[in-house]
Amino acid sequence: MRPRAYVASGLALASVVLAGVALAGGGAGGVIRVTVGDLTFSPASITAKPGDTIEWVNGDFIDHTATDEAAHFDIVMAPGETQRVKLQEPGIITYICRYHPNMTGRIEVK
Ligand SMILES: [Cu+2]
Repeated sequence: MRPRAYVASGLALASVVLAGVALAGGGAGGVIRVTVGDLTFSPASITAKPGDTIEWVNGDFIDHTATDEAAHFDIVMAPGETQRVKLQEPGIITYICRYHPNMTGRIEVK
């Protein structure tokens, strides 16, 4: 996969690290919510379509990240914060929390 495969729109932009990710508003596609807490992403495995948006909601009392291992995105979520990434292309994304590498997630875009 190539950079610019994803479009992120964070509700708290100051914490978004833009590594090959462009900001954007809404658009077509659904929103798939992933809850972050108890050192897990839930659901940990998702199937999505290009154009869908993944919305991570940090319900925990500590910071977490959603970091694509291929460095397409690296978003930081403070407690209570919500961050979004819009999926642009088919592919498989595996991501972790940089602070807690045992936290892993997978998104299949097809
Ligand atoms: Cu974490």
